[in-house]
Formats: sequence, C-alpha cells, structure tokens
Amino acid sequence: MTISEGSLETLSERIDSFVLAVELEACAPAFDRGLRAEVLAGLARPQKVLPPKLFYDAIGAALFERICELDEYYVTRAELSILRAHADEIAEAVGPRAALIEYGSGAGVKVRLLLDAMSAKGTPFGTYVPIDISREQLVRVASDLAMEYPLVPVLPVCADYTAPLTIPDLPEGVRRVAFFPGSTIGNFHPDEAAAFLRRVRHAVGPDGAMIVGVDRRKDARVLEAAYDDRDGVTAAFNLNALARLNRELDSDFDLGAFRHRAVWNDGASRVEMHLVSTTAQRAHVFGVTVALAPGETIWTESSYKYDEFRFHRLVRQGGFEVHQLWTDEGSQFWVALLRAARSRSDDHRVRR
Ligand code: AVI
Repeated sequence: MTISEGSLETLSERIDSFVLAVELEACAPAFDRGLRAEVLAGLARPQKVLPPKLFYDAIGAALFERICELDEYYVTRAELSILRAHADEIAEAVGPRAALIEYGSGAGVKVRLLLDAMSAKGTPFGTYVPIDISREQLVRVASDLAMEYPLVPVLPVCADYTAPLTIPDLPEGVRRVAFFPGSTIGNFHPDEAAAFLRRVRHAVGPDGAMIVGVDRRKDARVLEAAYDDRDGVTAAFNLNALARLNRELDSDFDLGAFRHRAVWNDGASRVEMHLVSTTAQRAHVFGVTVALAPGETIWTESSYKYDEFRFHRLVRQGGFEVHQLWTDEGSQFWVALLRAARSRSDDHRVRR
C-alpha cells in the first residue's frame, strides 16, 4: 500500500488503511518459538543470560514509564530537553516530504516534538512509519497521531525491529530518515549495534539519515544510581523478566530468592543488570531444569554508554557518518544526526 502526500483521503479512510496495514503485518505472538529458544539457550550458558526484550510486556512497559520519571534516571529528561531545544534544527534535518521511520515508536511522545516543529516551520510532511512489537500500543498511537496530524500519512509496522524486517513501499524518490530515540542503541552489544545500524542504513538507502539518542559515559555513581533507584522501581522492572517467564512460559522461579544488581563495567563501558540468586535453587522453564548456586547471577541487560571515540567507531561500522551531535545542559546525553556513508553497493546501484 502506498500513500503519497497528494492522495487526498478522508481521515476515516486513512484510519482504515493503517489499521489494515497493521493487520496485514504478521505480528509475532508474545512468546514465539524464537524467543523461547533464546531464553532456553541463554539459561544454559555458563553466565546465564536473558534477552532484555523480555522486560517489555504490559507490566514491564508500565514499570519502564515509571523509571523514566525517577529522579535518578536522567536519561529521558536529558533527551527530551535536547529534542525540545533543537527541534527546529532536527526538523530541518528531516527535511520536507521525508519518510520518518521510527524504530520502537512506543507511546509516540518524542515524534510529536518533531512533527510539531515541522508544523510550526511549515515543512511539508512525508509519511510516518512507526515500528513497534506491541500491536495494541501501535494501533492506538498510530490512530491518535493520524487524528492529531491529519496531513501525515501513518503506515504502522508491527514487528520486532531487532530482527530483519520489511519497510512498506514508499513513494519513489522519497528520502528516508530513521528515528531511534531513547538510547536503546545502548541495549545492543557493540557488534549487534553495528549490525542493527547496517540494517537501518540499508533501509534508508544512500540518501538516508538517522536521528538516534545516545547516552554518554559519565560518573559511575550517577550511572549505578540510575539503574538501582531508591524506590526499587528498576529492581521490580528487572525481576519482571522472571515473573513474565512464570506467567507465560510455564516456569516456577521463586521471585523472593533473587535480588537486583546494577553494576558499572568501566572496561566494557556499560551498566550491567543482573538478578542474583540468594540461595541454591532449581527452577523449571518449559520443562527444562535450571540450577542456580548462591550468588550466581542471570545477566538481564547491558546499557552501553558512549564517548565520542566509541560512538564514531560504531557509526562507521554501521555504514553512517556522524553529521551533528546535540547535547543537553549537563552534557549527559546526545541526540545524533547520522548520514548514510557511501558504500560499494551504492556505487553498484549508481552504475546500473
Ligand atoms: C530502554 N533502555 C534504553 C533503558 C536503558 O536505560 O538502558 C532500559 C532500562 N533498564 C533499566 N532502566 C532502564
């Protein structure tokens, strides 16, 4: 389905069309076979690991919203302050009639700042393509946005963006700009982050760009407090990974026999979250027995923090170039504008 700026549809036609677009995408069930296999393989490793995407069921998403409001968790505030302060320049970087593709659109709060700035400047809109794994939220947010911004065609895609995915057909010649706020790039290990950026680079093409939120390296105490808050919200968020396995994967973890740990690993430049077993215990996951010794941990998340050297290296590996870095007053965070670097396959495309 292609919706161009010139196609004059009524709002209800447009809402029907994007609901249809969501319906047409095969959206994975909560626990598909792939995730189940990933969980079992992770729990069989010498250092037990669980994939961080486990956090985000409805309970985890609500806990994450509370994290974003915590005093200790500066990340969301810092990024929002940059997006607000530089919305005009960022909107200009997106440019007229560009397709804005948001990876992990969530509640759609941040894209509104860009759309508002574009409206204020009179920049003609292109298509907005929100990608999210949560079908319910995607449909709700897409319909809200279509009503709030009737000139913006919305083409939602229900998919797990950590895996390869297909972007819907867009009008020929339209510039594509990926939007990936929230510093979720930090939840990928660097080689995964580079592979993700390469997929995005492929999706946006040789004239494309990317706007990405990146958390910066800083004092270890600030970082550890951000991931181990006084109110225990992050601890509950972490434990929800096991609670979810109990709810959805026929597991029997004793949630009272784990505690939350967040630790800064300076050499690897990441905050690690673990669940520490406080006792010798056995749990059963989908019929498989998992034994834990006292003090043994399940590593549930990494949150990488970047300095300029590390970030430029990652961006190069991902097939982009850093064009601009905006930061906040406290220099805690960056919103980066990346431009596609030339690649050999582009040359090939040009020659053809
Ligand atoms: C989603 N992501 C960027 C968050 C982060 O900061 O790494 C997830 C999170 N984990 C604990 N607190 C927040």
